[in-house]
Amino acid sequence: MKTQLYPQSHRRSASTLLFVLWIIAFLSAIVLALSSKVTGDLVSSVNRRDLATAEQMADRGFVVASHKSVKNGDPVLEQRFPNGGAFSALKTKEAALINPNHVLARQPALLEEMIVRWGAPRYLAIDAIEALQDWVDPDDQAAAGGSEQRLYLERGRIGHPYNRPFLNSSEMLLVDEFRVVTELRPDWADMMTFHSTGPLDLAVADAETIRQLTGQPIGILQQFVEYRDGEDGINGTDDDAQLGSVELCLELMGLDESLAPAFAEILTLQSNIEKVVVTGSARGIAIEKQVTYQYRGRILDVLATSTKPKN
Ligand SMILES: [Ca+2]
Ligand SMILES: [Ca+2]
Repeated sequence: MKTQLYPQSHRRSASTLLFVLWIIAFLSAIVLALSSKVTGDLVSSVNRRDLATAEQMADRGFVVASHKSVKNGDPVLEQRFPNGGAFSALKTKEAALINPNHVLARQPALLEEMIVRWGAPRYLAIDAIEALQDWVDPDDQAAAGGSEQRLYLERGRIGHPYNRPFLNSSEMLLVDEFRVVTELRPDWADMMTFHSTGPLDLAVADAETIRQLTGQPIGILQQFVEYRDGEDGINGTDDDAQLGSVELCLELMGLDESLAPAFAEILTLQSNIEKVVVTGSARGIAIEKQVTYQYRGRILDVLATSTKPKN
């Protein structure tokens, strides 16, 4: 008869004990993992809640600011709420920025000058302009410094160029010869718009943007903007100067009369595509929302929106 070293019942108890200990260890690991996840979720849910409030604030600011009767300087554009949320909105126009499609089509030499002022050698600026023109023109005849389908295919680029105007700054960077600007002027895209109807609106553009397009010294352009915005220093209020004509503005900006015909094509004093730049915030979290829109009769038509974190 075989003698059992441990009776059956003892062996069962030992294995049960091991099983229980394993379960305890397993459950402890789960509890630990869950507790750290819960803490993380709690933090991120607080952040998410504040971010959601900041976004709601930005939306609310846009609704207030986009009303036709509201002007810059109106107290309703700066509001704080009991839930810790706040917004601050500014009204401007899309044509406060440079439309590269328009300048390229009407006065490419001014775009070339801009690239040279950013520090590119003249020959690279000429190539960049010719390649941009090839990208948008409908034909397949490459300019001396440009590129059309055959040259793109040699670089393994199928379907390029698009032979139509650029829809955004990323598309402009598909033009190899233009990419020289990214190192020279990393913020180049911030000066550009693809949603305006064309000319830069001198009634709303800031001195720096006007300088980019005209090459005039910043000092005289700042004087022009100060005169334009009136005593309160805010653009778009009742005390703004009546500028009358683009020709008068050219004179105020110190531009030679002989340049008037060229600039008349790319500058305006009237544009009808509106923009609201609004910061929405909640308990230390802030976002900036830009909304481009147009009124068609009483209908507000949103053309573009962008949102980014605001420091
Ligand atoms: Ca082409
Ligand atoms: Ca003013």
